[in-house]
Amino acid sequence: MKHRILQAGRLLPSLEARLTAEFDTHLLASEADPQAYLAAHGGEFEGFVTSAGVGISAATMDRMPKLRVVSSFGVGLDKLDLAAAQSRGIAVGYTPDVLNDCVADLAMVLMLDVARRVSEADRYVRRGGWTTPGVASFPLARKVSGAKLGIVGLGRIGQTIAKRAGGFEMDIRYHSRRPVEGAPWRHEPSLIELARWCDFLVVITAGGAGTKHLINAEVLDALGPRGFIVNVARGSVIDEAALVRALVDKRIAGAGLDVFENEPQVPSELFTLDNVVLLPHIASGTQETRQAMADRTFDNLQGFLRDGRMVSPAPLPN
Ligand code: NAP
Ligand code: 8YV
Repeated sequence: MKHRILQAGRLLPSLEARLTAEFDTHLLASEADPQAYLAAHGGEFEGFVTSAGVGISAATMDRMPKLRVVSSFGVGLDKLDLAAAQSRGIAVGYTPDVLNDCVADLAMVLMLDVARRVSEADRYVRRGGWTTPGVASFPLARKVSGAKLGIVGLGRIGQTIAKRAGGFEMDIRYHSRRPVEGAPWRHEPSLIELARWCDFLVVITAGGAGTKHLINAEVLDALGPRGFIVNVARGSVIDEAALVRALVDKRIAGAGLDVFENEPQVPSELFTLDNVVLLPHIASGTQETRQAMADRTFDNLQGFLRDGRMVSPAPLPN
């Protein structure tokens, strides 16, 4: 008998094909009323496949009394109620490490783009600015190589960003609650001091309640009118209203943003600003990395159901 698995939303076709071949899979998102479906059929499923953006709540777990395993496509744990899973004895798997390269690459892209005005220059060329007589020449940009980089969160991805920035001969310091043992970069216990010191502040902490609005108006003011911010973590880590005000008032130099507080909504005030680069949460979005995430999502689920072992079990909450 195949294990019954509930799939929260659509996933990569290759992952869906593997899930369907191996398990008796049902797509919750295909139901007109997912809550009513859960109330009527939640008790039939042993496994739940979700993603970092969708997660799973305690209320959903309550409707799935036979649930033994959750496998999430993504590394972020902020939408997975790990405490609820732990108290119900439900194992949770996720996809760390396989996306470090691509998320770090995109952090560098955003830093280079916003500082060197790449997207702005592209818009200038497309609208004919370069060939229009009398139009002022394109403004000069900011140098990235050798600049001061502050990294907020020196975890798996933060360290990968630091290694890349080393290739740009950047002076690197970081902030996290605890210094990372053996890390060659200087730990700055004060986030405000890090922001005051650096030219570029890259945010790559975990999301969730513990980091909500960690970057507030005070941090942005410490970064100052020559400082740029890049966020590839979660929108919730930055007080978005404070960020918009700081950008509109030119109290910081610019921002490169892959994530937002209320995705897919992006504050409309940002659309008219040339010193802002806006992306639709694509940091892990390459074919190679998404396939690796898909494989890990499958392997976690299959490993647990086969012999109780996952490749990447999520850390238990404290
Ligand atoms: P990780 O290895 O767990 O690193 C998280 C880092 O955040 C650690 O250095 C941790 O250090 C720091 N941190 C946590 N709470 C903090 C706080 N209150 N103040 C300061 N630092 C804090 O995670 P990762 O694999 O690098 O991933 C990081 C996050 O990136 C994920 O959780 C996810 O939300 C996001 N992400 C986004 C995308 C995207 O598409 N944009 C893709 C992948 C991941 P301490 O515990 O010592 O404070
Ligand atoms: C995913 C992410 O694209 O892994 C994460 O935490 O934010 C991204 O890699 C996304 O969450 C998939 O739902």
